[in-house]
Amino acid sequence: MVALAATGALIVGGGAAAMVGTGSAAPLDAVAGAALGNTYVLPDLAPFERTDIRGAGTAEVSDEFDAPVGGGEAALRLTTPGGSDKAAVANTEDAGTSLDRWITSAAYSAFQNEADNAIQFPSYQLVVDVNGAAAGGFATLFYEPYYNGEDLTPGVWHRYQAGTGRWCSTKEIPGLIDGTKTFCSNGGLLPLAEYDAAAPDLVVNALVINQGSGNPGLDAAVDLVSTPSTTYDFELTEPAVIPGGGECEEPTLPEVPELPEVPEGEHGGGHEHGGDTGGGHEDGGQENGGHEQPDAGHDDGGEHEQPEDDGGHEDGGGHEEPEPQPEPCT
Ligand SMILES: [Ca+2]
Ligand SMILES: [Ca+2]
Repeated sequence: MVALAATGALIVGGGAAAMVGTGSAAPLDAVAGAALGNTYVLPDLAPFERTDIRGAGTAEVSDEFDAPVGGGEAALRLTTPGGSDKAAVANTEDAGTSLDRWITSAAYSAFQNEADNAIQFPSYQLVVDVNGAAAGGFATLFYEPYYNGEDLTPGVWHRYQAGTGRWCSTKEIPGLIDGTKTFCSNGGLLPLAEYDAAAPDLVVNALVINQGSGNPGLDAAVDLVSTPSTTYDFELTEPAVIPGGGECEEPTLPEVPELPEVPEGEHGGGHEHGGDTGGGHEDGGQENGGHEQPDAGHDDGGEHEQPEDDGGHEDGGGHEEPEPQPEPCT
C-alpha cells in the first residue's frame, strides 16, 4: 500500500500522466513515469507556461486544425497576426538534461494554416546554459523546419524530427558559433551533436515552442511535442477510455477479472483509507486504470478528472490512470 501510494503520488497529482513531473525542474526521477506514454496538456497548458506572449499573439489548445495522427483531437494553436506579435510556451520538466538526450527524442508535429511568409512554422527551441555551472552561458538553440529542408506544405500535419536536424544558436558558443554565425548565419546551422561536442558542460534548462516575432499572419499549431521524457499531447479534455464504450477500442486496459490481492484492508473492495470519503481508490480494482467499476462501490463517481478540487481524493495515491493511450479513439 505504501509503495502504491508513493507511486501514485509521483505520477498523479492532477490527472493521469499530464501531471508527471508536475512542472518541477527537479529531478528526473519522474521521468520513469513519463516514459509510460504521452502526457496530456489541457487548456491550462500545464506543465507548459505562456512565457512570452506579445501583442496579439495567442497560444491556446484548439481543435480547429484537428491533430496529427496519434495526437487525439486537438493541438496547441499559435497565432501571431502582426510582425511584432509573439507566442511562446515553455516547460522545464527536463531541466538539467544533457543535450545528447535530445538528439534522439526532440520532435514535434506542426501545421500551418496560413502565413504571410509561407516558409514559417512554429519552432522547437531549447534554452540552454552552454557552460553549465560556470557563470553566464545562456543561449537558445532553435530548430526551424525551413532550415532543414522539411516539407512545409500548408494545411496538413507534418512530423519534424528536430533532434536529428540542424540547429541555430542565438548566442555565441566558444569554439562553435562566433558572432557571425548566430541566428543561422554563415554556417551557424549545425547538428546538436556538434553543440554537444563543443560545449560538453551544456545543460538544457527549458523546452520552448515559439512563434514570432517576425511571423506576421502566421496561424499554426503544434502537437505531440516529444522530449527525452515524454510526448506532450495537447487536448481540450483528457481522453477518456470508456470500457466497451463507443467506437473507442480499449486496446490497453488489461483484463482485470477480479480484484486480486488486497493485502490489507478487511473489505475487499478497497477504500482502505477508511475515513476518506470515496478517496480510497487503492484497491486492486484501480489496476484497471480507474475506470468505472460498477461492482466495486466507487460511488464517488469514478471520474478522475478533477484531481484538485475533489476533496475526497486527498490520498492522492490511488488515481493511477492507465498508461495514457496516444490514440484511444482513432
Ligand atoms: Ca552557466
Ligand atoms: Ca493533441
